[in-house]
Amino acid sequence: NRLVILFQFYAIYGFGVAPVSLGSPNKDGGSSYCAPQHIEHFSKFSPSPLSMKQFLDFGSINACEKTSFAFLRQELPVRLSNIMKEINLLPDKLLTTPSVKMVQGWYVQSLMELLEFLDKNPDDHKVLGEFVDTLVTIRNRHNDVVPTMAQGVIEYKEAFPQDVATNQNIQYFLDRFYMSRISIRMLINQHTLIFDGTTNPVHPNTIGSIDPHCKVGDVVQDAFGSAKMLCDQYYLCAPDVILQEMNLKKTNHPVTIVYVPSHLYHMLFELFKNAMRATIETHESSRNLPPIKVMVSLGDEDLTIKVSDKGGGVPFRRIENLFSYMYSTAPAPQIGDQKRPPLAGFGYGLPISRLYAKYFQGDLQLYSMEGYGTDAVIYLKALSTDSIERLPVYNKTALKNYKMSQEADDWCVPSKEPLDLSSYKVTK
Ligand code: W6P
Repeated sequence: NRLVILFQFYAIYGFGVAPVSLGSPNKDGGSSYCAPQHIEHFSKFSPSPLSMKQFLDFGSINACEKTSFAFLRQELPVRLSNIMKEINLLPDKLLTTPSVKMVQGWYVQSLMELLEFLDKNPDDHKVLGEFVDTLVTIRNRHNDVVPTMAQGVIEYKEAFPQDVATNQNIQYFLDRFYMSRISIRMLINQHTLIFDGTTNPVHPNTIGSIDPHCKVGDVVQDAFGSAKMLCDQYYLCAPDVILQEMNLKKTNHPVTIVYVPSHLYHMLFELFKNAMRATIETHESSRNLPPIKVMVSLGDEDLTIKVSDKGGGVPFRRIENLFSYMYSTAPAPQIGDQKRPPLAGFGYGLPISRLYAKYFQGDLQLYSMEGYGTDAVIYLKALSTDSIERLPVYNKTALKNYKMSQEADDWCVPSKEPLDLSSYKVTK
């Protein structure tokens, strides 16, 4: 599969056939005046989703830094350009905020730095070293994308009253934008971790950020421990956890999966914070807190993790809001602010956790019973052959989705006023 991809772009770039507008006489390369043409060019390619197996292959014995380099110098510009086309489709009022302009500038800068490598020789060790350095620079440049975009949404919200259309628009865009970002950082992390010439001293058996034998129960305990520390700090108590595992094929063996432990940790930590806060706030007066129950089940197709709390639940109508970027965007609490919310309920924890789950074809869903409690369920693919990146692609359908939301809904608006039937009376 990878060979096909490689062939595709060697045919374009490998033999001295300059890609459009690359032969810019400007030697600094940072000149971004011709960026739109590059974006236009690279956005015409679809991103190439990698499977867990392909990620592992890049990092195993026959791993070749050259191959990875050659893949990434094409694939990263493609992924960047695809999402940059969508940034350009944002409503003007959001696109012109200083925050969004700044993020856009970072994307242009990073794209231009990557394009410098298209005419370089993959056999030159100096080039490979410079490429790793560039990737690290790019990763650092984009560290604050999430809070910066959130700032843009705040500025937009202040200027324009919330409406359903923009909420849907922003939701659609940010889901795709952050998914693209997760995928780009995954590619960068794998290359920089695998080819920096060292092994991870803490986790010697990981391949980049992937653990081929990730023990789910261990990650559950880690994430619970961290959430419990935070919880103890602010509430002076925390509920316990009860962890149960089910392994369909290998009874009594710990459940493992080929996965990125940091992604799994991120999701579980978020769910635990929410579950703990709900538990404590609905049992404030009570002496004993109901424990949070975690069930891990490995089947043929799915690995499912259910986190159950008895925290009183959430009305069904409000579940969607928990995943809404616009409704969960509040001005960031200032450092040292005494009223800083202790646990959860801040930031983009839940929507981004759901993206992590979806990134490798899983999902994250909430099933709540108001008055009782909430089950949060993470679905992951049990098989590494099913764990394939889920990537946004810029095309006509995406374009249509940005243009559509202004139109009227095709479902009636329910009215609280009962219909006055007297006007329908017919005289006999
Ligand atoms: C709640 C709300 C929530 C969100 C996510 C996970 C667990 C819970 N529990 O009450």
